[in-house]
Amino acid sequence: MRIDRIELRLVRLPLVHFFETSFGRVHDKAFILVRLLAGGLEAWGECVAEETPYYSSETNETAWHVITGFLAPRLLALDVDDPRQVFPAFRAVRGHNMAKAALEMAAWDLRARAEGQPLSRLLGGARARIASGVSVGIQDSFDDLASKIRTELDAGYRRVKIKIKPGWDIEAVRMVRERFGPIPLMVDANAAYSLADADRLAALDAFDLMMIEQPLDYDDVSDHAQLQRRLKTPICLDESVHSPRAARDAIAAGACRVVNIKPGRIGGFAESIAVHDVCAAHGVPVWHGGMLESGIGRTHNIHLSTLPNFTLPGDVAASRRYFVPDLIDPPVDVAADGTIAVPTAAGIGVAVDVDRVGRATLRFEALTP
Ligand code: SMG
Ligand code: MG
Repeated sequence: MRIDRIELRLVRLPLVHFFETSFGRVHDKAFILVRLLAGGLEAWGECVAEETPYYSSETNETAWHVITGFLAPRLLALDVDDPRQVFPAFRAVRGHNMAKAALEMAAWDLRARAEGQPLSRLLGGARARIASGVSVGIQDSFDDLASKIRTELDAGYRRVKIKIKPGWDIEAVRMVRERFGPIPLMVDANAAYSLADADRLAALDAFDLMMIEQPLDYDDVSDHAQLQRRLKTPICLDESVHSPRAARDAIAAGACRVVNIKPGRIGGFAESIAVHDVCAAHGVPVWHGGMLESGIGRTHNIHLSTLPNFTLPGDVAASRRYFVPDLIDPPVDVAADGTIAVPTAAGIGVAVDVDRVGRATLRFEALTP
């Protein structure tokens, strides 16, 4: 099958609650949506790049530039029956994994719809429900942090991750342990520390955390390996694992005991499955990360989370934590047991609300062969 038309939309949605990491605070999310038209079918993808090059070097503007100028022409020239051929077809373009993933994941949705089967099955997943956790950002006060965590625990989520940075770390974790006891708890530093902070990070060993996510630099492996030797708490890598090879090298170096998989960071589903498999072969569990996705990217993530080595609750949570209304109907919901049902209809298996997408659209471009 050939693609007849690729549509790009830059959209902006206000967040229900601001989200603060060690990079700063955001109140809304602007992102690119991809719509593919082929053989009378339509398929969707979401680019997880943001406006700023802080989590990753990519931004909405770089993704728009790279998709329109370099990736879309290659995708339009390809027979997309096998979505595994999309990432290799982009090989001449270095980096820009988020831009690549947005197209590649839409091609998987297209294939699944063409076969009339749910995306999870095409990806090789089997679960009917996935375990859901939450990522709670830095707040204005410990009381605000505690009240957010109370809300999430009451909603049933299976683990809580809090964002940390120098000045909002040991005391914040101590407060959470004192108020909530032995809940499944982890922290994410988004690369805010260096090896000079090893003592401070080692002090977190006292709190029985499930893991510490990406404490050191975004492109670092060797310092994480040195740090892991000092810590009892497992290190989970996020930013540093941008490819199957990076996963293999990080595991071989002893830089992590857990890996966060985000297909946007890794270049799509095929590469993410390869990372999943490398980790499985080494006994390293993975979980699915989040990038404040709308329901479109969120359902893609739900489908990938059905693969067997996703054995820890991910950052894939209910729509209502992010956008009300979401761009899909019905929104993603979490059950009282902290699980999310995997859609069973063809493709991503949810209906995109085109009116809402239209109202949120800031820029539009269509590309044809
Ligand atoms: O989607 O709930 C979500 C956000 C999860 O913490 C989250 N993402 O480093 O894992 C991470 C961050 C990256 C996003 S920063 C905008
Ligand atoms: Mg992270």
